[in-house]
Amino acid sequence: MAQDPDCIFCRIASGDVPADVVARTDRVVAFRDLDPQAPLHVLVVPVDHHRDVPALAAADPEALAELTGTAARVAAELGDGQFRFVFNTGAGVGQSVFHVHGHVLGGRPMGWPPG
Ligand code: D5M
Repeated sequence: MAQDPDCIFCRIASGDVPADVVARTDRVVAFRDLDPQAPLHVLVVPVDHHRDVPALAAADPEALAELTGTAARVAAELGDGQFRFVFNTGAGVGQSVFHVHGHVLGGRPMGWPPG
């Protein structure tokens, strides 16, 4: 489905719901997370609705490539270019919004493994 009227990230991508947008292309929008977990915490989403990253990769690999490039650009422009790129995939590992989004996290040291 291209857009889901009940999806908050579709509504941000269309401009219907306000967000702190830091980058935008025809296919991808990047905006600051409402509940930041690091000094840099931006979500990068495709404009079209796909529930998770495997679904996006299968349906539109070019959009996934653009999402990745946008994440790197945001990390370079708003930070020092180093970033953790996280796609929670499934409710059991913390996905709460079922419109694929990559978390771009940076600006502080990070431990491994993640919690
Ligand atoms: O991450 C979902 C993330 O989405 C979580 O970090 C909060 C963020 N969120 C939810 N609603 C908004 C709006 N309206 N603006 C900005 N950020 C938002 P997940 O990996 O699904 O747990």
